[in-house]
Amino acid sequence: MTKKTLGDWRALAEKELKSSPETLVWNTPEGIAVKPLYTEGDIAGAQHLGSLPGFAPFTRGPRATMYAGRPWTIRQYAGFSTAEASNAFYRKALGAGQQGVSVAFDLATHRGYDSDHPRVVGDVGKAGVAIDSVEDMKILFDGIPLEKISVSMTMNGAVIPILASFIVAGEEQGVPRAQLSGTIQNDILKEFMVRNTYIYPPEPSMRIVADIIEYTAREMPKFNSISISGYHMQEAGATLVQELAFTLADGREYVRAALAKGLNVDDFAGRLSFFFAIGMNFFMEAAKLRAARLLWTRIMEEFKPAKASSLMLRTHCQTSGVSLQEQDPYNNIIRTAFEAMSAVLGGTQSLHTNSFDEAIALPTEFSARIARNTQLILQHETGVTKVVDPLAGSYYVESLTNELADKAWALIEEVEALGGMTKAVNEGLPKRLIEEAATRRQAAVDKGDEVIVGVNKYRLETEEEIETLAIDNAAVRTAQIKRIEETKRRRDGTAVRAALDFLAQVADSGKGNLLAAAIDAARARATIGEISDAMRRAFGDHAAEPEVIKDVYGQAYRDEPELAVLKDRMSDIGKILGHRPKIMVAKLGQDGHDRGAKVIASAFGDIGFDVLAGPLFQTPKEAAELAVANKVHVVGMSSLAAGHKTLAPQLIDELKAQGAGDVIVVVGGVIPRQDYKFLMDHGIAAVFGPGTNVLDAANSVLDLLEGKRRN
Ligand code: SCD
Repeated sequence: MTKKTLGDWRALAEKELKSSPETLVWNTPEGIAVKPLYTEGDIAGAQHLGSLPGFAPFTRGPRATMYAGRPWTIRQYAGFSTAEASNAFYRKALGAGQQGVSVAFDLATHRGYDSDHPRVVGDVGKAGVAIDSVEDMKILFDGIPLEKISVSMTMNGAVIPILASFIVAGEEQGVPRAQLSGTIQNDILKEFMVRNTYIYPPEPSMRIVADIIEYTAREMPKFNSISISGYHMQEAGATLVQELAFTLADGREYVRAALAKGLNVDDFAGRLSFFFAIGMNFFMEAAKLRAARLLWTRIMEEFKPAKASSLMLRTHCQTSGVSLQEQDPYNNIIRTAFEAMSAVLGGTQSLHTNSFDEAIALPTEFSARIARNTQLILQHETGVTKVVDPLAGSYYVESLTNELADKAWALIEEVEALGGMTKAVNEGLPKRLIEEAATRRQAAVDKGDEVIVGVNKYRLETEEEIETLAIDNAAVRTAQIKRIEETKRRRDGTAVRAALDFLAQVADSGKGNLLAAAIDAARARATIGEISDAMRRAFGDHAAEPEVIKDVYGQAYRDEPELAVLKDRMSDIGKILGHRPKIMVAKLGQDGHDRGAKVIASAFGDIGFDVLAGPLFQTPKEAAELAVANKVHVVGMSSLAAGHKTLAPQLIDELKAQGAGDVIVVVGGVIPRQDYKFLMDHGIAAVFGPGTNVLDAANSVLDLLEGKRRN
């Protein structure tokens, strides 16, 4: 048989297609043109080929034997209401095959507020566990041997008091800090970009990161000092190239901050860890992890470490939260399983698989079991653990690895040219690029260019309701306040004050280690809020200016008649109102997830609304005041952290109290269907759940404005 050439293939393909194979090229959001066929020629020049696992640049994995030697850690991220409830959940999960703990804190804790603080009434115990002091921390890990089980804590804002309280809880469990293993997220740069659980301004925040790296390098050899995270960037809409580039650039910035403290690179680099999202682009996600390891080695070589482990990227992965859908939710099990497989083929060290109901609520025991079992089945039944890096040598995957690495490197260089990531973040470059990508993607989904099964195609006529977990926020808050009072009654007030004053002095003087000082305060039973406030005295609070990008959604719909019709309608209503319909997009409570709010603000602006983007973290009273001062017609409240049942009725009451009861209030975000009636009964005019088409939402808001005029 004669060997066929690419030319032969092309001729055959054209015959099959009756057009050129170029028509099959898939242009991904990363700017990668994925072809229908890859051959040897596509990887001919690739520099990264030919390496072995366990050796730099680790493209094929950080360990020589990878999962054949030891499978990845099944580490499910969870935290519920109280320390007692979360502890019971962890113990049960560990008994059922989970291998490491990963703590989700509530948003009050994230932002350094105790549960009795007036700003967090709607946030306590929601979306994670409320921790106010060492007393809660001890309950959280009761019966979990901290010398054996590694613990990851997703904490960035209040990272000092939380890590300090964890260390003291270990101590009081009889486990010295040198024996504690686990990871603290401690990645503040991406908070300023996307996740928003910061407390202090960027500069002192970077000192906090460096102090933690310094302290753990000295005192906690088994503890990973940071989890440099791209996950939240992808969740906020970043492309895989953006996720890769900004995460690695963040990592480089942290290394520089640690070196500036006088540390030796080999003393801390081996304990830097990473965290990536794994979305639905199956092969590209696996290639992303391979490219990440390759590029991290390249970055670390600049710092001339002596140890090979200093060049090694080790990572946790989580399946994508944004890929989960409210509609036909059992599809999410399938999505998560594919994403998990992709993370594993990419060589992750640790993995969280999302529960299928997480698009609408916290997982139930049932959905958490399915999520965990997805990983157990991968580990025990599929055979994927038996061979290291099985995708190596695939023309397509190697070519993707190469292309992702090249594109990400170009973006990393762009950040370097700006003076590094802190400067780039201050200038808003990453945030802007990510928000543009998010808005572009929303338009692609709304237009149906990107198919989501059960949402914009194959949608069910009637959705079956699924059981979701509801947290009684008021009960959690009452219980937490009681324990805070008890803790404060029992402690030595003078010792607490002295420890907090010393911490404030360490913060103010720039000398000494913040974590070391906070451990003494935590041991004396200073609360998370008090320790955070002691540092607030020196550092102040960070307040971000909300900025809204323009002309991305509108551009995507440029040639669509739907948008033109909507714009006409908008202008008709504007004439009647005497002003363009004015909407304020509000974020209430400590919920900093603002992708949805930003996309809506941007798209509504392009459609023709006069949009006011409210700042993050407002109380209902503050939001009502802003709405009244700006004479808005509509307030669109975006809620992604389950505070809606407390905060939305309060907003309505505040508007009424300020004489603006006629302002239409709509709510969008992660709202379980069971809550719609409650919200409507409390004066909310419409609820837009996940999967809402933005143009449909705009039309509904215009219907409401018209309806109000008629009444
Ligand atoms: C591993 N080991 C091996 C081996 N593989 N030994 C021999 N042969 C092999 N093949 C060893 C390792 O060296 C290590 O020991 C030990 O086994 C554990 O392996 P590991 O690979 O280090 O795994 P793990 O301990 O699980 O650590 C994984 C990371 C860590 C390094 C990635 O940082 C981690 O667990 N991160 C999790 C972060 C997390 O959960 N984040 C949640 C974020 P030594 O240690 O002695 O070397 C959630 C979040 O933000 C959600 C969104 C939101 O809230 O907004």
